[in-house]
Amino acid sequence: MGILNVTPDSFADGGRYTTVERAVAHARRLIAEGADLIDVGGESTRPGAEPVAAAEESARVVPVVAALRAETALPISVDTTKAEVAAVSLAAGADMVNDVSGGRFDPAMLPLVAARGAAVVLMHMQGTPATMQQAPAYGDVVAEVAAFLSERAAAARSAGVDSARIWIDPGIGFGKRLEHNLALLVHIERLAALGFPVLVGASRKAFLGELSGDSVDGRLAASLAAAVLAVAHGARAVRVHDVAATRRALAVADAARQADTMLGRR
Ligand code: PMM
Repeated sequence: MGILNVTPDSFADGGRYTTVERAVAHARRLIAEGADLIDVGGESTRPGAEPVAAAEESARVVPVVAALRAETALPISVDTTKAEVAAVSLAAGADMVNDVSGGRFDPAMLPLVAARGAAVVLMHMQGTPATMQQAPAYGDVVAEVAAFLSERAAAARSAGVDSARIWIDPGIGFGKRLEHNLALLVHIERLAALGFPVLVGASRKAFLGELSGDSVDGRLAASLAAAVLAVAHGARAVRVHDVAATRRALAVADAARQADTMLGRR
């Protein structure tokens, strides 16, 4: 999943793709580098970010979704917690809603996804973007995230979402300290056991800087390590800024998994 943030303030790429032309040009690059899916976001969810009104968020994402739809058959997802934004994005040609609140912030979200027959990513977050990094605390982080995702998937199904169209995501960096992020990365199998494909977004995030000492723009090597760990532990997709490098790294992780399967070890 290639990241296309059309925000002025996202932590890694805020302000870079704020015109439709620049956003589409970047999406073309992500596609040329081998992205299977493009995630368009119009509201930053970085810690402490201020909420954006639905009209403003729609004005950012809809022209980009429409322009992309006109030139690619690849699936397009829209990264939003607002049903109003999701509705106009799906009408403009998006296929999937990536909701970092797991459908909790807007009660109209899951019924909308169901009515449109769209796919959905349900992500775990402790707290809200405004508060989530203040004092994240868990007993058993993997068990708590798994229980949350299981409950949100059940909510999506009871709203009428096709279970074959549900993805789950541990929400790396969303109300988590370094050790929580690391525990989740190496226990993705326990989330995959819920029966839904797992998406993981670790690209360029702060915990990688804590480990490597790198600034946001220098976190490629650490991001590749995180993507490989995630896939080696059962993630089916990774949400990344650097598609070409990630594909090359994942070629190794995928080949290793397949070799294991061929040898009958999994
Ligand atoms: N991370 C961000 C935004 N959206 N969506 C999903 N499903 N998973 C994530 O980990 C995730 C997300 C924050 O990163 P960005 O500012 O680079 O978009």
